[in-house]
Amino acid sequence: MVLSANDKSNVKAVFGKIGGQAGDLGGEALDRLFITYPQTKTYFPHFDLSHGSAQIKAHGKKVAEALVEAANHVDDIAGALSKLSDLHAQKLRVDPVNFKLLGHCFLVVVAIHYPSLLTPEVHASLDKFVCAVATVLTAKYR
Ligand code: HNI
Repeated sequence: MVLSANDKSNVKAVFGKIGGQAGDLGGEALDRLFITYPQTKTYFPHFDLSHGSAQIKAHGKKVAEALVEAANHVDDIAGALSKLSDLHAQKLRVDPVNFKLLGHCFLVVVAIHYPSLLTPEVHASLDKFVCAVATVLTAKYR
């Protein structure tokens, strides 16, 4: 997934606006993922997955922090998320389709909280970005 210079600046602008709210958005995105696509819950048998649980919030924050890291290093997402890429490939082995679902939920949450931010162009850039992150996190699967 190749992001143009314009995509990259759109991604940075979005994360700049989201700022400190990113963690909460991550939690909401995860909550939506589990409710909308309940099959994704199978990867978290050890979590309390009730709506808005502390574990969902804490994990959503971690996921969001990784997205912020990727946005901060948008020219080298593979380098920025290298350890996470190892973890998802070697230990977690999450079916790649689920990354699309989570990416979608994240976009929905951004749209809800920042409706004016998500012009069609920015939507497209953000979509490319979450796809690029998913590609990195599933790149080492063998
Ligand atoms: Ni993912 C752990 C980031 C998609 C299942 N994941 C993490 C951690 C981060 C993270 C950060 C914490 C690592 C650590 O503790 O060192 N995950 C991301 C990102 C995406 C993503 C940025 C995509 C945008 N993960 C997914 C998807 C699933 C998933 C789609 C499954 C549906 N992740 C997990 C599981 C863990 C995990 C399971 C371990 C949780 C735990 O704490 O036991």
